[in-house]
Amino acid sequence: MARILITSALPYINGVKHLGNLVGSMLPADAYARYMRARGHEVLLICATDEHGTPAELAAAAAGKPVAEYCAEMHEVQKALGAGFRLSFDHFGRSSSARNHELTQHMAGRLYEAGLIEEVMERQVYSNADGRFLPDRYIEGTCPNCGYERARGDQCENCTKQLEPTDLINPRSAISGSSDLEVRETKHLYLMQSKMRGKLAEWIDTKIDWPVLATSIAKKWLNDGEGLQDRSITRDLDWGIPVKRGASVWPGMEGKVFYVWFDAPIEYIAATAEWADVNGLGDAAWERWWREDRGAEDVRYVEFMAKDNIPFHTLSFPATLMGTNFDGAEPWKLVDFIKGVNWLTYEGGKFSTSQGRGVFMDQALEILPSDYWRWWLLSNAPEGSDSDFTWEGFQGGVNKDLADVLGNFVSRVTKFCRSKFGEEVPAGGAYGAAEEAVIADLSARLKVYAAHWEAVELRKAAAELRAMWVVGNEYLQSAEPWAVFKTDPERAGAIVRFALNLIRLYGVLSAPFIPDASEAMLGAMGAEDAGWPEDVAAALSALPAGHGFKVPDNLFSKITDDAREEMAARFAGA
Ligand code: B3M
Ligand code: ZN
Repeated sequence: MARILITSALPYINGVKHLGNLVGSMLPADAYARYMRARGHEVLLICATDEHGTPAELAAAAAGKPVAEYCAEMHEVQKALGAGFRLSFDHFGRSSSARNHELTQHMAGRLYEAGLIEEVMERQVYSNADGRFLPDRYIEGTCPNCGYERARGDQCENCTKQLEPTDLINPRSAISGSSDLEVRETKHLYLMQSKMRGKLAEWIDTKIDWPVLATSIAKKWLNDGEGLQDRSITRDLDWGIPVKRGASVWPGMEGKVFYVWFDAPIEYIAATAEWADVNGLGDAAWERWWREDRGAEDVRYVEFMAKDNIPFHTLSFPATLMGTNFDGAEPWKLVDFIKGVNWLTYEGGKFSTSQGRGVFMDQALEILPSDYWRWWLLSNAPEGSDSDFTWEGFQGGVNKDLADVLGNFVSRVTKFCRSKFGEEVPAGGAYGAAEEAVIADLSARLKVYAAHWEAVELRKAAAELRAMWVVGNEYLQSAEPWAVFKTDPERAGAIVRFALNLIRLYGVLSAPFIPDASEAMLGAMGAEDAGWPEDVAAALSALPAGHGFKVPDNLFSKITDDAREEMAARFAGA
């Protein structure tokens, strides 16, 4: 049994997330955790809301609420939606937690001791109208690179160029719109990442099993000028983690907070401590996941995120942890495998909150149960390249894979059995050549399925699972128990017993993707044993003759063309 630590990139607190955010990190992390738990490994799945930085402050201002109140409310909203999608986090924390304050300040203090923090006087844009500095997204203006008029102070979303607020042409405050701005000097702390380039490059070179997306981005940032510069880790904002050196004041940094990307990854660790706290466990319970000197040396740490987050997770966060361990006294667990995914587009374009374009998590659950979304998103996950959500494709996936293949199989087998043998597994004859052939086929496919999960290849795993559902359908089609029954009820009984056991097996194998349907299948089959099938032949005799079962409600309903057109119109956006 292995110990597997899994983190999903933390969703920003501002607003309900869309399907792209969901499949970008949280959903694949959940499916992977479910699979690893089903294989009997000790798993800890951690996520949290990312509550600092300009997204939080601007969204709270737009909502007319104090930012602390806004974050508390939105955390509960996102937590409930995660539960609605069956995201089985062991803890869904908050980056504004006391644990994260304490740990972030502690690590900053250690980095200072390591000589990796430098105090730098910066020229920042100050707004007289707002009476504050305008870092990052607080300032907008025309991009010097492409002329886009709504470029932000940290990045132009049109040409993606990284910017400094002072680069913008015709800058204006994103809060008040005022252009009564001036440049002022202000002191900030820089993490001297450049000093760790060698160590980071050495560490990245050991990651030979990472997807090419992760290593290529990491190497690009390491090698060209853009990447491993010394970066500011503090901001002139009110909301965030106060800049301190451990528990002590950081002279000259009063009233400043740490940069959101400095504290957010540390929340992965802090949320694990929050998990220990809410479960009444001591510090050893979370340190055994994160401290190589306190039991984490045998942990495999897997991170899930969208590709734009890869640089922070391959460079900045490891640099923070390596720097904190400058003297070997604090060997923090570094990531072993990064699963970075591409983008999900919506009908060929972008999801947009402001234009109401695309489906958001709350709306999705209003329309259809989470399994429908989970299945389509994971079986079309944007792993090797971007994926496009279309209603046509969604309807096709749901109607074919879920309703026609899996749902129909379960319904035909259980209803036929009830009509001829009652609601119990029929005795009938022994399994014959047809059953042996299916057992051989599924045994081979199960190995392939496991290999795809080990490689964190979700689309391929989904395709293999679907193929196993098809094997059952094709078996039933050719065995024809309804025809055989007329002349050889014994044989028909054997076929139905085999098919009922297939339903139980599908319930076990499908759980990482469609947990609700899986539960319904296992429940209907009255399956005491939902353990992973080490031996397919044994698994297909798990339900003995006489074992009672129930005909389940229809597992999946098809999406009609009218419904599809109505939904496509509803979410088309302005
Ligand atoms: N909050 C997600 C994003 O960039 C960002 C991830 C933090 S993971 C530590 O949308
Ligand atoms: Zn631009």
